[in-house]
Amino acid sequence: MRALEPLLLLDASRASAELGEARRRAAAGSIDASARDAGRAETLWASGARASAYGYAERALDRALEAAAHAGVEDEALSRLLGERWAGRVERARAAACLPAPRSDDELADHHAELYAERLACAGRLAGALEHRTWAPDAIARARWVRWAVGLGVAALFAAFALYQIRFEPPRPQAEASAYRTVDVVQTWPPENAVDRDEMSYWHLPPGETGWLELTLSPPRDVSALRVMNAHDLHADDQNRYDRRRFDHASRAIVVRAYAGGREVAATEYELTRLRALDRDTIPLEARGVERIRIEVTSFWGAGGGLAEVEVLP
Ligand SMILES: [Ca+2]
Repeated sequence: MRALEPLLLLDASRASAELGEARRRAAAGSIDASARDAGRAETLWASGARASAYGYAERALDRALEAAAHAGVEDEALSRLLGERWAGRVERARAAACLPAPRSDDELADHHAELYAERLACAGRLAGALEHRTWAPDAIARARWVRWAVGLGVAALFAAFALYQIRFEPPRPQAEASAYRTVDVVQTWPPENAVDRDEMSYWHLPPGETGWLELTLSPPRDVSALRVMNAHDLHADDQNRYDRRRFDHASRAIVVRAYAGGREVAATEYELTRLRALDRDTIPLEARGVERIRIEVTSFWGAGGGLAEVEVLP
């Protein structure tokens, strides 16, 4: 139930009912005064009148504590309102009132600057935590409606997005390959890496070999093109030579064939470049009812062939 408090505003309703109109207005007035003093403090501090700013920061915290008293938040309830850590900070900032204040900017020491910042932080935190307790009942009702409307709007957007993903995002193809590289100590390079939508995972052929990658589309679908990202070693530049060798795979000449009804219905040849950025090539491949697509790697750059991502466009 606590998780729904920002929408239900039950604490604010309860506090408003318990306080009564006069105390609620007094607390709201103290919060406003605290915000005004904090604003003056910041303006004066920025203009260099720091001794005066120090005094306004002290007043801002006093006014926020005054608001807490009006709102019925006594000392022991501060930790319930702010949490132990912030309640402790407020308590220490208040206790520091016994330190002599600087009478001029020349007397301003480092500990004054720290206390100035801490008082403003505590005043802002306390005023912010108290604010909803000073709302009038009709303001709480309005805020509740607005929050529910925004919450439901966001939920509807998420639901629409999830529905789109489920209904309209085509299922990922199944990927197979003539072979793939498995000799690496910590990493394998299987064909499914070419359809996992991760630009930094790759299908690699074994070093020095040509071969093919095949995608099975289930159910069969109409295809207009492939978007292909070559295997690459972009992230190896600042690594050691061993890593450079590990990632030195990229396909060069490829032949793409589409099959429908058990026979070849489209084919095209293409030469992929060696990537210097995360670019993708769009390879036209018009065919209907395609059930599988084979990409034959007939030559390669570096140590062997490979592909980072293949996307089948409708
Ligand atoms: Ca990938």
